[in-house]
Amino acid sequence: MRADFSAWMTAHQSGFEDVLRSVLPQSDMAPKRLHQAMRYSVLDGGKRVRPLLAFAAGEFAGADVLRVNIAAAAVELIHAYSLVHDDMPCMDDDVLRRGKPTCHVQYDEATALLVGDSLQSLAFQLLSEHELCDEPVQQLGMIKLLAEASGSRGMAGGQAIDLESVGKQLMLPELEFMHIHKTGALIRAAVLLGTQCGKVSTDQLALLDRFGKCVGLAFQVVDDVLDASEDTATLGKTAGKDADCGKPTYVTLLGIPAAREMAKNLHREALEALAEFGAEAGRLRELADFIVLRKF
Ligand code: GRG
Repeated sequence: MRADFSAWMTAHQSGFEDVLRSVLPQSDMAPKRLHQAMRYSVLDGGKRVRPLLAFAAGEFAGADVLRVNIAAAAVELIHAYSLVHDDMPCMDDDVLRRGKPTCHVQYDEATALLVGDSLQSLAFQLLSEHELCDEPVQQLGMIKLLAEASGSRGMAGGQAIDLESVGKQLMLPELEFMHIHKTGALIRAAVLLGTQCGKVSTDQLALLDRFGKCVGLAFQVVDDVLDASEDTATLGKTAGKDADCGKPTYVTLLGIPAAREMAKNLHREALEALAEFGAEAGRLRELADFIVLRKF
């Protein structure tokens, strides 16, 4: 019998925690402080949205879950690294993440820098040391995909634009460009990497790519709305930070009702991309709903 979405999500989140525990260096392994800080930053927190998307895409493509575990871990390590660096004083300078002190507050800035560096390296180590699909050439493509999604033409590039845009009024297309890179690229990569652990046609891959792009942007629009409408305790990170820092967001540009409408439209587009599929895309549809309806 098919588990309901909430049971499916909880089971995957809990199983994935074990995967992360096993791929991260143990805390008693030298250099202990760095390894402890890496585990502190990755474990016991976060919604694991990107890994869940990889699992759902893997189910769609009939992938071996042991392979998807590794692809999902690589994406989550990149995400965790980005949060650690983003929270540092040279970037967003935040003290709270996932309901606990940020890495540089709990440890120190130099350690936080090295945590991010090491998580990023570990992500690519995982993708290169495990067999993720039957064709080595396809696996090289997967490594390239994550490198592009996280580098200067992806997440890091989006972050650069984000930092440059403080105190500026961006137009909607510029804001969209920034967020497609900063947040959307890694979410899209999670969908595609999960898919590529299994087998799909070129046409199916193109539709999943469209789905990934739409949920990636929807995720950020919702994030902007939550930042402006929920409190710090609910979010587990400092609420209202974007507006306080003078950062342009969908809310500052459009207002909350229009930003919500935009998220709804992106949600619809994401579901349209899956329209020709049947039950095999069920978890992807449910995740799209979760991303748009979430409260944290
Ligand atoms: C430092 C290279 C570099 C990039 C940082 C992703 C990012 C770029 C910064 C994070 C800052 C931020 C709050 C972005 C908004 C969207 C986002 C990625 C939110 C956090 O993701 P969630 O909600 O977090 O999935 P959890 O904690 O649930 O994993």
